Amino acid sequence: MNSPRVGILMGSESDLPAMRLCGEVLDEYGIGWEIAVMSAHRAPEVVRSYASQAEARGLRVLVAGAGAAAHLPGVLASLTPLPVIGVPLAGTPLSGIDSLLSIVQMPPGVPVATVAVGEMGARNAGHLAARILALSDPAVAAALKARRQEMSGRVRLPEGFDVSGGGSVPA
Ligand code: RP5
Repeated sequence: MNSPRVGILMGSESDLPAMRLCGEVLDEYGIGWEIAVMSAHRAPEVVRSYASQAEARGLRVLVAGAGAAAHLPGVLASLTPLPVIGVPLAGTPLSGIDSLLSIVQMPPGVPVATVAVGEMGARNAGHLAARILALSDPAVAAALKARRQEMSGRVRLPEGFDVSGGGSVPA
């Protein structure tokens, strides 16, 4: 059984179309995940309970998406020692700038690793979680390496261009 190592949380069902993409990325690495909706302002007791049990339940990274005032990632980070990745989501008249600033501007001591707004950020949260897990999981590290090689294989250079003439693609 691939037990969940990443918890994907979001403040509302309306965040699901973006946040499910994080799960799709984790699937590519063979990383187990779970997903839940819990709002920091509508259900703070649930958030406290989930965060305080997360590490003991085997989770290693939390990914939290939220829009508007977007408290969820910061509140989770205050309640667990696990790394928290925050995904700012658009949906208000401020188009995600509100949630981006809210999530990224955590004061020192309680960090939230903040990714791009919306679907792009939700995907990158999955890739970042994989990089964190790869530090202690050789299978994820191998999947990550294969993916990086596949990405560098997509480069298209002009005919006759010698890439060894300056710089190289990191191993
Ligand atoms: C935030 O408010 C949620 O993360 C969501 O992005 C936004 C709007 O929530 P709903 O009104 O769609 O439930 O808490």
